[in-house]
Amino acid sequence: MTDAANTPATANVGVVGLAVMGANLARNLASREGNRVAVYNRSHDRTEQLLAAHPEAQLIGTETIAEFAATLAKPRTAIIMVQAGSATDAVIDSLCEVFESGDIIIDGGNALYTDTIRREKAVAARGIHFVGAGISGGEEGALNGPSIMPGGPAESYRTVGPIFESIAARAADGTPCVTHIGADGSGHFVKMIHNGIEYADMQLIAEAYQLLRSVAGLTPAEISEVFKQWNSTELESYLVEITAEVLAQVDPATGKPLVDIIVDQAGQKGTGTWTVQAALSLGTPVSAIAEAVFARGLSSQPAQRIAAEPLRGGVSATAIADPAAKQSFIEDVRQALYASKIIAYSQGFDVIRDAAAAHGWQIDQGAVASIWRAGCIIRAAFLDRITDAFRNEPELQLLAATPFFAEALRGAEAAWRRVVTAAVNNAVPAPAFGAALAYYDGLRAERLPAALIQGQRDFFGAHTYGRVDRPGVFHTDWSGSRTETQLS
Ligand code: NBP
Repeated sequence: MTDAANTPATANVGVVGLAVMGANLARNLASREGNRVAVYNRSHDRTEQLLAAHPEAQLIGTETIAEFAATLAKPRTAIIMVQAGSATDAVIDSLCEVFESGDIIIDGGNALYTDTIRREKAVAARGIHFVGAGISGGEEGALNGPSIMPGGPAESYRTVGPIFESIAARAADGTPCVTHIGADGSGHFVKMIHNGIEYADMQLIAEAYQLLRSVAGLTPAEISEVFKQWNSTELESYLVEITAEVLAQVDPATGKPLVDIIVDQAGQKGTGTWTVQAALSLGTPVSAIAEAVFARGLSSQPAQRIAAEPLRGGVSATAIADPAAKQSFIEDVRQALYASKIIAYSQGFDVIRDAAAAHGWQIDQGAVASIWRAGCIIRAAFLDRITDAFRNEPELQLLAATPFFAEALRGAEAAWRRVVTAAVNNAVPAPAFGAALAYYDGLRAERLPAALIQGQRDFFGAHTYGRVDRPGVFHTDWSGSRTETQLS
């Protein structure tokens, strides 16, 4: 073990937590010109394994947190990549013991944004800067270039910005996929919404697959080809690309498509649920994202699905026989997927807008779309269109209603309705397609049945209502004379 007091402070950045994400991020940092990287992990054997496996990275391994701090040049900058929750708190506490005023602690894990707000307050009280930075792209992104969403004080970004820019993914135009999102927990909030959108995107793709399989009667290999073709249309994206790969995979043990061998229970780590919880607290409708989270929940309840045995039978899917009708249905599904995806993204950006207003964050939503263009799981060609929409109208109220997307939705509408109808008629569950279409219709409706709900609320709880023909607050005496009183 090195004596901390004698350790030369030669590293400009350090990484704490050397599981897959931290190890890859440290290697990514080390591979960039000008960076010298110190590393620390609670269990030292992980540090030793990393140093032995990657001598080319010239990482400075440290055995104690004091030695780690002593190895960092001032202002010290440390990126924490440990399990979200209490592990992150434990690491922050230990860093605060050895860091000084002006030093910077970056939490690159998947923290809940409210934890980040709390942590920043506590750390800032000691004069240390705290930056909650969402990092997307999984282990591959951490190694080769993630999309990075840092929050925290703008002042800290002057130091951490160049470090992040050195390791971030680059969009096709060469721009690094990182920007200062805004104050305190805004970076982790935006990362959470990224993941919520990812849930919706994956569910929509899964519903499209199931419709192509059950209604178009295609095999996984044929559907893989369809997704390959779709990847050269408006749907071009990482998720569509990998879907084609997964569907083409054959299980060597059985010779069957691997997708038929994988247990049909989707896992989740919580960021989709957090997105929906945040949206519910803000009152922002994110129905397509919520249905995606619920669909994973339903898939992962084997007892419930076994208990549903008596509900089986009855209507089931009938594959389309006519080749022309089949082709036309495939194109309908493509359009329905595109339209539903626009709605899911629009809902995600709505939550960012509402959270920014609630927390006083100044978030450039166009820049958010722009840093999702590479390095992250939802990278997609159409993010450029989202950036354009926010550039044209920074305060825009509804992404789905901007000229480009409104035209796309109108163009897809007939196909979208045919697909949702086909899903219902063939008993193929397509909750996210259906929720997205219902939301679209809700947005477009000149009048909603919410008027009846207000009437019911006034009936049982004297909750009052407004009138369309004059201002004021009104109540009808439902249990008595049924006359109306104006209350204000
Ligand atoms: P894990 O989330 O599996 O965490 C393992 C790391 O946390 C190890 O270094 C472990 O140290 C450390 N740790 C734990 Br657990 N408890 C600790 C404690 N009390 N004190 C100090 N260290 C502790 O690692 P990961 O999958 O590399 O992810 C790291 C972070 O990045 C997480 O927040 C994750 O949500 C986020 N993230 C992951 C991905 C992904 O694709 N995996 C993508 C994006 C973001 P030990 O070796 O001593 O046990």
